[in-house]
Formats: sequence, structure tokens, C-alpha cells
Amino acid sequence: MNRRKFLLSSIAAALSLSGCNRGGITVTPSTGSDGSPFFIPPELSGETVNGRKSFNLTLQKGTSGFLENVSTPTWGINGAFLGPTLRLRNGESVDISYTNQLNEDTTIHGHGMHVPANMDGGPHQIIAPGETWTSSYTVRQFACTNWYHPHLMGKTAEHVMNGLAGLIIIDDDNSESLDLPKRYGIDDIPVIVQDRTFNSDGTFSYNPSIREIMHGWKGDTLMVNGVINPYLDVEAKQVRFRILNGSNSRVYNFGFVSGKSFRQIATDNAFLESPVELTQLRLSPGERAEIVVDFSNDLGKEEVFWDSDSKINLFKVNIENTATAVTELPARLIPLPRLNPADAARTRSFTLSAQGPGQLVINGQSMNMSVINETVPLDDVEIWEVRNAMGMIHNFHIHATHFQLLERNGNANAVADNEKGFKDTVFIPPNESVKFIVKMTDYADSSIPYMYHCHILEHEDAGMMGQFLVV
Ligand SMILES: [Cu+2]
Repeated sequence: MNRRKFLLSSIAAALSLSGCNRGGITVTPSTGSDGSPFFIPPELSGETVNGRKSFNLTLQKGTSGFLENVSTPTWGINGAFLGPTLRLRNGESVDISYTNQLNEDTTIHGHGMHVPANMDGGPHQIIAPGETWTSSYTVRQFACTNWYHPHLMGKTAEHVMNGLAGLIIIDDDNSESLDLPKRYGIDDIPVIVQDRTFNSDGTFSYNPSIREIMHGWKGDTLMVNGVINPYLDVEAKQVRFRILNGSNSRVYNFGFVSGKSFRQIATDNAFLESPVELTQLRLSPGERAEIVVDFSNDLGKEEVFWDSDSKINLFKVNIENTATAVTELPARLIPLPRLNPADAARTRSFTLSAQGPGQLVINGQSMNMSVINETVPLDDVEIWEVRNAMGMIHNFHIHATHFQLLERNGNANAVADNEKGFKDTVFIPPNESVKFIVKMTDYADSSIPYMYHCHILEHEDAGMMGQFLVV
């Protein structure tokens, strides 16, 4: 039970450091020692009403205990911080209702969801305080790990920082038939990675300067599912982790401190065709990856999962239970349909740049709710080129559907094997470019737009977003 306690001494030591980080406190990672248990967000499968799956979610304020001795005011969905994992299945019709019990407007966007524009939960689908907004659609996409989070114009970073985010797991016939770890919370583990900075009174410290807006705000404390440096007890078998970079700006290089390898099996929106062996996995904000780690021969050992860029530990894995089931990772996961560049009707170009301090633009234009920046014909194959014209990192996310990367910096060979799947968010290092192929399908709307934007939330809120209609 000792490990179920916080390391009071390290917290006390950290508290004495207040004064650093603009009044924030630094929580020392408890490397190789005890910590808090890993938190598995509750799973919601919805209630079936008249053949439709119904989910009732409440956006609410609460109080969370991330640190010993102080509490933190937070926002959550059906709880104080973060939200339940929604379990959807391809082909089913769903009604996801969000009731806003906050004292201000917000929205909830289904990131990675292929849904009609009016059900997308973007900046136009505002949920006023006291109101309920329902996102209704039929799930039409491959099994994957998506997520939901606020998308209010100019307020996305703050609302996500407060705690509104949760996973959406989609299943389909293929995902259910593959011999993969799929026992939620046992060998199929959700991992939402976020960074925060705490004031000495326990409140989140979030008041980004212009410089932090430009370079991306970074918290000094990493959390997994809302817990700082937890431990996870697993069976000595293959274990699947569904990793979401749910941070505002921080880019991670995930891996094990030991260098233990793992295999990535899915990108943002689908399985990869075959598992890709890695020792490091880079995810920028909004990106997801599913990985499988083989602990079969590790009974009695422990492994530490960390961000090798910052060298901050994320969680410890104790392989202390014998396997109660065996899974064998298949060599082939899915045949992915590929769009052919020769079929492209046109190429669109997007340049990410700045017009001044704290003013970020795409193609010279700052996000304007009343301006439609692009109009995309339904079912046309298109190539989108996105150029980061700045000496700082960005990424690029599109709503409505997924895309397939064709090139990085004009080079098809520079697209890594673990990026050769379906994605909705792509990392673009400083002064680099990406080219992807995309087709908008199923849903046209002549008046309500979808968004494309940098998913560094401070950048998005600073104007690096645009709107497109699918017609
Ligand atoms: Cu950006």
C-alpha cells in the first residue's frame, strides 16, 4: 500500500520552489519509486433507445486532487476532470448530448469524427450555459481512437486546459476480429497525456505571454489521465496503449526509459496496414497512436514510459500479474484504401505564418467566423500542401475526414512508415512542408463550415485556423 501514497517529501520540496515559473511549483517526478495508481477513465457504451445509442454528458465544474494537501478547481465531463471514454461502433446511430453546467459558452468537437458539419461541435455549434446540444450521426469510419474537446472561438486552449477532454473509441468488425489486446483497462489502456503548471494554492497556472503563445505554452508537470506519474499493474502479456497527446502545445517523444521497443498498430483514424516497430514515438497535440508492447517475458519487472525530449517520466508499468489471456499481434491489420494522386482534381496550398506578435495566420488570413476560406466539392480527390513558413513548430488538423500523407518536404520517402495510415493531424517542423491527399465524402452543407487549423491550441486561438465548406 505504500506505493499508493504520494511522496510527501518530494511534494513538500517542490512547494518550497514556488517562485520559479511565474509562481508555479515544480513537481519532481518520482522516478522508480511509488506514486499514485493509474486512472482508467470510465467507459460509456450509451443506452439504446429506439435503435439509437444515446449518451448523456454534463460539462461541469469541480475540484480535483492532483497534488497532496491542495486541491485544484477544474472542469470535467460527468466528473471533475476529463471525461468518460465513449465507446462507439461503426454503423450505429448515436445521439451524444452535452449539457453545459458551466457559467459560460463552450462547444464540444468530436476530433477525428467523420460527421455532418452541423454535428461537428466546432465554433459554430455553441452550447450556452444551461443548454443541451446533441450531436447525432451514424458512425461511418474505421475502428480508431478519437477524442472530444471544446472548440469555442478564441477559448479552446483555456477550456481544454481547465479539463474538458475525453476519448472516443470506435470499434468495427475488423477490430473485433483481430487478435489484439482489447480488455479495456486491463490490457487495452487509455493514455491521455497533458501538461500543466500549478500555482502554490493548487490552481492551474495558465496565463500565456505573447512569447508563450508564439512558441507554444508548456506546463512543467506531465499528467496521464489526470494523474502525475502514476503506476500501472499489468499482466505479463502484450498490452495495448491508446495514446492521445491532449496537451495544448507540447510535442512528445514517447518511449520507454529502457529503450524497450514496441509496435505502433494505429494512427489517428485507423489501423496501420502492418505493425511498425519503434522505440520512439513522436506525437504533436491532437495526434493519437495505438501501440502494443510485449511484456510476455517481463514478469516481475518494471518499465518506465517517458517523454525522452523533456526526460520527464509519464508512468511506470509493473508487470506483476501472470497472463490470464494471450494475444498474438497479427502481421496484417487492415487493407487501407489508397487515394491516387493522379485522380486529384486540384491542389490547395496553405501557408502557416505570422503577421505580428500573437497574430498567426493561414494564407495571410486570421480566422474569421464569417469568412469561408475554402469550398471543397464533395467526392473530389484533392491534394493539400501545407507549408510551415516559420522557425517554430506547427501542426495541421482537418475536420470532416482523414487524409493520407504523400510527402514531407517534397519527398515521398520522408514519410515514415508509422505515418502511412489515416490521419487527421500532422506535425510540421519549422520551415518544413507536408503534402497529403484527401477526399470529402458523405456530408455536404452549403452554409455550415468545417475547420482546418494548427492544433497547437494557443496558435489556433491566435488565428491560425480557417473554414471550409463541403458542397
Ligand atoms: Cu501552430
